Amino acid sequence: MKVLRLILGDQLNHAHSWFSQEPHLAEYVLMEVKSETDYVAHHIQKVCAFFLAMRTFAAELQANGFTVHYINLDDQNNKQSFSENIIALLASNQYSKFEYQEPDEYRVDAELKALCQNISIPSEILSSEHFFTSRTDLSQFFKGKKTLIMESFYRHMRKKHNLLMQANGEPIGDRWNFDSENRKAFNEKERVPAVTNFQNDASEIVTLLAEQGVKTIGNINGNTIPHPISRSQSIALLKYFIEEQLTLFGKYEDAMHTEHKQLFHSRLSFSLNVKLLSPAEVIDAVIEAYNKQSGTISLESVEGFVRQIIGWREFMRGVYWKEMPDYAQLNFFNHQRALPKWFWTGETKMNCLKHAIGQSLDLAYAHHIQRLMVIGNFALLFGANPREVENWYLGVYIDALEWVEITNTLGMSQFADGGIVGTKPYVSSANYINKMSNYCKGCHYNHKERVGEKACPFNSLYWNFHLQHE
Ligand code: FAD
Ligand code: DLZ
Ligand code: SF4
Repeated sequence: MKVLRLILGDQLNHAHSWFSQEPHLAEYVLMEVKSETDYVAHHIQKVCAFFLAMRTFAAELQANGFTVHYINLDDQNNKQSFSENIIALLASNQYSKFEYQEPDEYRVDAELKALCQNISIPSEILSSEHFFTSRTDLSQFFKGKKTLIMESFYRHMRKKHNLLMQANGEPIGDRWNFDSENRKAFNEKERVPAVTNFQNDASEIVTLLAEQGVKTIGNINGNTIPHPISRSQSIALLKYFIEEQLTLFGKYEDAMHTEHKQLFHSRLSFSLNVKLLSPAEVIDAVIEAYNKQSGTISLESVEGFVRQIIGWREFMRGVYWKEMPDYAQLNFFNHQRALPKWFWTGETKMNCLKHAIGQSLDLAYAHHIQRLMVIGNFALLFGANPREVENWYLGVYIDALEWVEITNTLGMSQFADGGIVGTKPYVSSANYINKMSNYCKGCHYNHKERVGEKACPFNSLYWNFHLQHE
């Protein structure tokens, strides 16, 4: 009798030890289910990218001799939830054991734990073999401490994994953090590399979603997905980032521009979050390029990039598992307003929001500062209900999975956690947006004015926020 192994849509890890075992030992199952397409209204490109990536991964496993049950969204016997499909598979086949990898989301973790209580064969939960840290490492690291400081966790990670370190235990460049060098406004004379857009045909899935009545948000151009949906595309994107974008990544990390939506950002988050790439291989490739081409790739870029992945990404995951499920309900400022309707259309006279939201709806992508200092900044100053903000972010971005989205949105961006993730609310007036972008140049409003018809709404909202929360 064989083992039945579940692979979730964000567990497409080719390097998992399951796949170095003999194929005949187990059968695998992947499933497209309404419980996942419908828990929030996702961007259409996000659902298409997940399904395309899952289908490609399943086909690759099959080509390598593994037995894979792939349940399509419209399969007659699809019960539309992980648990019910597993129960049905167990009833119609003889399995000796059920195994699954640690889900990254609390919701799915709880569902699968409950499932294992209800089935009559033994079950086991295994590591997804993706992250640098376990779910509880961060809690252990900060045990007894009042506040969770990302920087101290990051330094610990650098030392523990010997990344960008000198033999004497000091950081390369004699500084841990080049954050202050990562805040340059974009120089119009700079050459910006072309964006890598893949042409993944999603027509079949677009039709499937319409037929199945799946509610989505956002746009899809020509039914193609520009995001990487396979291991080979993910590796190509990583290579392109290192060769073309890395050296200016750090300098322009916080810059924003109407014509250059990605600037020097990697767009690797989807590949990382569905585990087509591992954080270790991404960091290793970046550091190797730095070591080989010393002088042409700046340390500030390499350090800044490494910090995002072994610092912020692992930190957010640790906070998630430390604080959930209560975290999802936090609302420190008791903000209750509904988000304006134009969050779903991009139709506003505020040029920065028109571009940042419009780009999110068109591409299912915006870079960090657009998410934090334009869209999130507005939502916080406006007093939007954090749950509503969180649902918007969870739906709209290609890389949005709750474990990394909720801590960024409720914590870093909305300060709804009262300071667990960040030390202060990230708010600014128009001054910051004007400094870091060209948005204000084409705007109906005047970034310098605080009152009057043409006054930028960010200014009055900013001072109002300070008065309200004095
Ligand atoms: P790059 O700028 O090229 O950075 C490289 C990688 O570093 C990213 O791919 C990502 O894996 C990691 N990274 C960078 N910043 C963070 C961060 N703050 N937290 C965790 N990882 C980080 N990231 C997600 O992966 N999923 C989300 O749902 C998500 N929601 C966000 C919501 C808000 C309100 C904010 C402010 C940030 C959010 N982020 C999220 C973090 C960050 O904005 C994205 O990871 C990044 O924009 C993805 O684009 P990129 O791959 O081009 O990133
Ligand atoms: C995001 C997503 C979507 C839209 N659909 C599916 C799906 O049909 N099947 C699946 O296995 N995974 C999907 N996912 C990703 C899951 O939501 C994610 O794997 C879990 O929440 C665990 O983090
Ligand atoms: Fe945004 Fe204000 Fe600048 Fe217009 S003037 S782009 S609303 S910050």
